[in-house]
Amino acid sequence: MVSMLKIKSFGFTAVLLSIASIVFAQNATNKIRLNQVGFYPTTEKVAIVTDSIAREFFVINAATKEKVYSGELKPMGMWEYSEEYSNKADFTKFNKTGKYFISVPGVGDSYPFEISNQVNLTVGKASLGFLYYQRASTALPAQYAGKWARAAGHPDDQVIVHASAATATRPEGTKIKSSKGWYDAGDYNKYIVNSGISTYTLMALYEQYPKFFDTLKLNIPENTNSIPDILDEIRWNLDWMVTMQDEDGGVYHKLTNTNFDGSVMPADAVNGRYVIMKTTAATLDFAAVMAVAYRVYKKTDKAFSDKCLAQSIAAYDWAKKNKNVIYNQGVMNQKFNPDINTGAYDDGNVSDEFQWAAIELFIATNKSSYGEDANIEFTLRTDFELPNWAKVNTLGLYSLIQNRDYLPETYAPTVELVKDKLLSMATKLQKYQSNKSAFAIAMGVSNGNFNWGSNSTAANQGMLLMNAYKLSGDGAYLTAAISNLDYLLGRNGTGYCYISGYGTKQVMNPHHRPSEADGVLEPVPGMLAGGPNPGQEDAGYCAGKYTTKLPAKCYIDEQCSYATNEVAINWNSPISFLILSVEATKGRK
Ligand code: 9MR
Repeated sequence: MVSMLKIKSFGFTAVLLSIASIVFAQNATNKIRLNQVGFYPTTEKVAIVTDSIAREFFVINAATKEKVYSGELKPMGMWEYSEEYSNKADFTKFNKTGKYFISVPGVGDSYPFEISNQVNLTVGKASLGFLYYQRASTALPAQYAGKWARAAGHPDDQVIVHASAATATRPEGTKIKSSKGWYDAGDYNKYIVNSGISTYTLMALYEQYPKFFDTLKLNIPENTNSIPDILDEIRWNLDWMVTMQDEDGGVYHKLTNTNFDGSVMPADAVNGRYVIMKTTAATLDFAAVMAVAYRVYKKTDKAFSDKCLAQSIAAYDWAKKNKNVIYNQGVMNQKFNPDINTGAYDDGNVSDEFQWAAIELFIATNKSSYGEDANIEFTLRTDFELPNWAKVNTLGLYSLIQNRDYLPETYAPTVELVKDKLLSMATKLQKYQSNKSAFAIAMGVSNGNFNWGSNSTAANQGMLLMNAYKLSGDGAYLTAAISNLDYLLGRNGTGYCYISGYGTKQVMNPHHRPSEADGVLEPVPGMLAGGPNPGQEDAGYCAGKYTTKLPAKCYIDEQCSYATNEVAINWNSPISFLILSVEATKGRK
């Protein structure tokens, strides 16, 4: 079906080329769930056959239709999140590169997949490419954006200081320049809290795999300069973030319209934009990111790096003086005009943001006052969980591990505790993946995993597991990390490959304004859809469209479904981390 839709916009030659895959897709059954991009010769290869009594499976060469491998299906019980009976087809032993599908007698054929030495390179680059498409304040020429080329939007050079952000020197209505940055998601606003974790995640990816990224080419305008392309892309957002700091060190919570735009292109979204009140969460996330930028950009741009550190310190000092300025949009709207009704990112607990910022500043400066503020040992016993935009201190643990050789020696015992903590968090996921999950994935370790942006939970679990793998060298973590990648690329409750433009059962209608308005049939490629979410917060907009409340199936590929089918920078960044850290580790030329 998806293939049929897609050919409408292809030229004649492309139609002919597509015929094989259309015939194929018509025969393929969605009952077999597997990574539709593919596998490395040397890593685990698993497909899940749902609701079937079949006992054997075959791997078939897609071109010759030859059986190249056969195996037994292993019953795994019912997967509670989709209420499907799972049978595991493990073909890890088959390790020849090529294009294949799985065939199960009485069930049918799977979507095709590849076994190749660089299986995640293209899709991984596309996931970073998404950020290029999210760039504000610039046109995207066809040379880089292909058929999704578009005019510039949101110059953001006349941004209005909202009443909530007014000071004596920047009174209400003052205009400031706050250009560039990435649009947050399907909407065109720019939020510091969410930029915090997203920008960090990508800088951590670079910091952990510098050799891989020093030569990785992205299709972006900066790709002929001497700076790694991933750092050029991240810089686009950092250049915006640095403008969000007020003169007193505090950082505006967001840059936004009063209300979400309709489905229009960036150039047609011309309503006034405001910077909104300074908050402790935004200021601390900013402080953390700038301290990381200081170390990541030191080699390529010393002046910028020094400026980032100065801004980080100023932000942290502001937060120490303003410890609990929490964003509450309703309360703010009672006091100030105009009302603001866009994304809130309203985190009521900033202790984890304090800890994260203190850790990053400690790494940057080795100053004991930051180390004391971070108070790691005390909180290690109780706190720390999988990161998300509102819970960020585990990001600090990643940084501590990565930078452990540059910390004062007195910190060595703390580092040991941090290692234990990180490994024990990852072990919980790994054990669930290998011993409990009926789909043999880490996703689903907790009921709460299927929330708004559930796919980012799967991706962040993968990132945690990759951190544990890098730290310990234990391949079980890598296997568990890849299981979540398999989940996101097709081994899941719906059978969708959740990254736009990839796989056979593709996401075609994500909640993403440019993709809705550009007149191109296919959405912008490389975007991770939010994922199944039984919360159905958008049910009012998607009237009658939800057909199930099953956590892993509650997903609608329609634009109305902003609670399951939106895209966002904080969901794409961890999938980029997961895919490209795996590729940096396993990819072979
Ligand atoms: O990702 C956010 C999710 O955790 C919240 O539950 C939800 C409702 O507040 O908002 C999500 O973030 C959205 C943001 O507010 C505005 N831009 C789109 C984001 C993704 O849906």
